[in-house]
Amino acid sequence: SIQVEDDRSGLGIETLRRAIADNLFYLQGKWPEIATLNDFYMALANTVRDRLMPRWLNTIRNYRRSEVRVVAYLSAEFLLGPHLGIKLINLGIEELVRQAVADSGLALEDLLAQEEEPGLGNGGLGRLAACYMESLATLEIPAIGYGIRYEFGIFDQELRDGWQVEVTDKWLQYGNPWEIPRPESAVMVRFGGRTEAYTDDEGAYRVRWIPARVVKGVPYDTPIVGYYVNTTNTLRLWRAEAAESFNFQAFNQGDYYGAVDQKIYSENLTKVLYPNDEPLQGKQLRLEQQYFFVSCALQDMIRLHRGAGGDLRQFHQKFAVQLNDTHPAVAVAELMRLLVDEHRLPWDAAWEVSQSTFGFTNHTLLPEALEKWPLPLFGSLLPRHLEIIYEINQRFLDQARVHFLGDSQKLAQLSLIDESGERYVRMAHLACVGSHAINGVAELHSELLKQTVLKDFYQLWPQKFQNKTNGVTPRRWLLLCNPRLSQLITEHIGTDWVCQLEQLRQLEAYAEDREFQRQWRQIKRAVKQDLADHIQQTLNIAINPDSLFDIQVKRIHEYKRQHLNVLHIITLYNRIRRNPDIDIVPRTFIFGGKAAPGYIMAKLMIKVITSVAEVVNNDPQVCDRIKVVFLPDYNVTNSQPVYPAADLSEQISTAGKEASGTGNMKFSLNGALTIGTLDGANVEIRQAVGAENFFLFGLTIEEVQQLQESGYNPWDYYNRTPDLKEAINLINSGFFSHGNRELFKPLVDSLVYDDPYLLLADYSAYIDCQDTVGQRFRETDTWTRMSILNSARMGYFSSDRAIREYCQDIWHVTPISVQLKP
Ligand code: 26Y
Repeated sequence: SIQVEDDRSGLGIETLRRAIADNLFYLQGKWPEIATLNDFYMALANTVRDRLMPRWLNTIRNYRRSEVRVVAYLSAEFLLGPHLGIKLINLGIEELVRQAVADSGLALEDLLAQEEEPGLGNGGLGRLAACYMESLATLEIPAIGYGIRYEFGIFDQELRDGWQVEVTDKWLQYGNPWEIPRPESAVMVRFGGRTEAYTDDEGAYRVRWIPARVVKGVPYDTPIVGYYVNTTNTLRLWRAEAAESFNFQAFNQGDYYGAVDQKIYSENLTKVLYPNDEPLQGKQLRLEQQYFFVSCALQDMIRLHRGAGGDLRQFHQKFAVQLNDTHPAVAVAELMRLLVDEHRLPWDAAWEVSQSTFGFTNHTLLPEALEKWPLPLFGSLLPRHLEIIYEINQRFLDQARVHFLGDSQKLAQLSLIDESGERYVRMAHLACVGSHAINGVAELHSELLKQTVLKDFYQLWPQKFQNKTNGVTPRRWLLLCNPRLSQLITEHIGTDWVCQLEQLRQLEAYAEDREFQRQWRQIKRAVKQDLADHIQQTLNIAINPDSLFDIQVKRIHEYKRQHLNVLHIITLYNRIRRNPDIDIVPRTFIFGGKAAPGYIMAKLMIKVITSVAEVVNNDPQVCDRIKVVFLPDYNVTNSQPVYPAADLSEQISTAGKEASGTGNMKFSLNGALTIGTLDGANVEIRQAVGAENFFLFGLTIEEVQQLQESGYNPWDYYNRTPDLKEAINLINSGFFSHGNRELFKPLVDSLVYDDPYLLLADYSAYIDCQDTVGQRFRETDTWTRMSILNSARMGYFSSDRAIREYCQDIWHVTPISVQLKP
């Protein structure tokens, strides 16, 4: 019989091939003969997008149903990574498409490589938001992500002479097939100006805000499809535009350029993502970004709610809004403004609604990373919100005064306004007061929150505090990035693990199985070979695929201690120089990560890594036993081949500094062993995989605190640890810097005289632990067994588990399956 398939929905190989050709012709305007690879990528992307459309539209229909509660995830960052690969997997059409593409004379891998990833985030926090969006869809939870459509995402990193150079990320330059602009749903956002009291027609006292300028927010929607489900949620990112694309008043006065200025000024708002680890002091544009997307999001939610016939007093029953760190915390004041000023709810009713609506996730303990805005800046940009914050604060402090019996120091500590010197608005305090739930991102981190930065709030409201240990999506971080290992796993335990990661535990039965171990090793060897080939081709460095791949990939930061890793490399190097015949396990040290453009010390850390690499890689004495590689431009795309190839995962932050970490989970899931401190989620990973399958070293938080209280002196460690002294002296001597003794002086001085992250205190323990790693790596079967057990026991760290917990304990939402209606 003849099967008639629609070119826009059919999944037959021939239909797919025809659809690609059709899109190439009608959307790209190309014949195959003159099409670029990117044209083919676009044609394929549109072919996939077509097939998402029925799922997406039917999911959106559900949002409007009055009885459906929707999660709104507010985040200034969504670090999605490339769409095409994961969408093929989640739709279950990867092999069909591979064949259809092959029938067109192309390789799917080449088309996948064309995609410019949307780098709309810095690192962990943005990537977490992306994993959570994927899990929400897979778990069939109605959800919308709200954020900013930055025209330029996180900068691209190039290395010149071993230094980081930042290059603008032009991710939109060839167009973005995954988004649909919705200009009909634009909203207006106001800034500046002043407020004015008035009496309304019912004689009630009210305030109106007379803004100085208005910006239009236009939503761009991206579909996020779940794994083998119809649910396809929306990521709605907002772009700023001039409120009037043509300023007639200015034009009539002949001021054409003034009108254009206004347009440029407005569009500046969503131009660029701010890097973390940069001081934001006085960065008015950053606060504008935050308020802009938050206001857009809340207006959008209110419209949706009222459109479905909802009463604003029940807003919290329609939406559970999660604040991803304090970046969207101004939402608390904005919702109050919308409810009280614009929709005339009484204050108390509005406050009830607001508190019931918001949940707040904190991602940091570093005091310098807590957001606060100078009061004059805040007040001039958001005059009405400042008044509202004062009102919230007054009522809050009245309540706290009763609890703390007038302890004025406590009240000053709790206040939403920091008045200890120059006055600031404390965004974390606003988020805490305005939310019904506050959570950290790993057990240890959540405990420390209660004892340190949010201690006073914990005393006031212990019941608000929760832990939600982070997780990562197994679809991207195992199935997609490591197809070989995924297949081996599936051959042994079936496919259920993809959505029930705890099923990986069944692999424990094979941990001692010689044949399984052999296959496991063979796969690790093959993915290491792939990475080695890639490094050879792109960086022209030959690495040995049988060496121990020792990998540290993450943002470059002093607290993450990439330079501790460097001290280990130099220590090994010195051993070889002292005894060229020394029998050591060959290692390949791989680094990757970006430094914030203004973070001088982090940039110097990159330079020290690349400088050590240059010397060690080219020293004939080393005989290729040590290789050091810095992978430039570490991002989601470039990370995907890295996790599967690791033997050893470096998670070596100073105890108490890393809130959770999520890279640690990706490595272990892919069978790497971890060398790590008792920090963030390392603690729980170690518990899960078993202490005997984890290389632990270093001071505990308590020991760090004790040492710092008793007066830590790194200089003593330097003097009494010969290997350490030798390593540091070698850097200092100019050995790695062509004789230049000044180059690394700031780094060395910081370590020897200050060492805020206690590298020298942890050095010996780290080296000893690394020696154990080396010995263990030689016991091939033991190592393989440990590797298998790591993967087998990582089920807990799925973002599906994390999202289920958020749904149960914070959002109170339940899954709804999406029906495909014609
Ligand atoms: C203020 C602004 C420019 C800013 C932007 C981004 C400040 C911070 C950030 C990003 C923070 C971040 O990525 N934090 C990380 O969140 C992860 C997810 O919870 C944690 O695993 C990780 O430990 C934490 O450092």
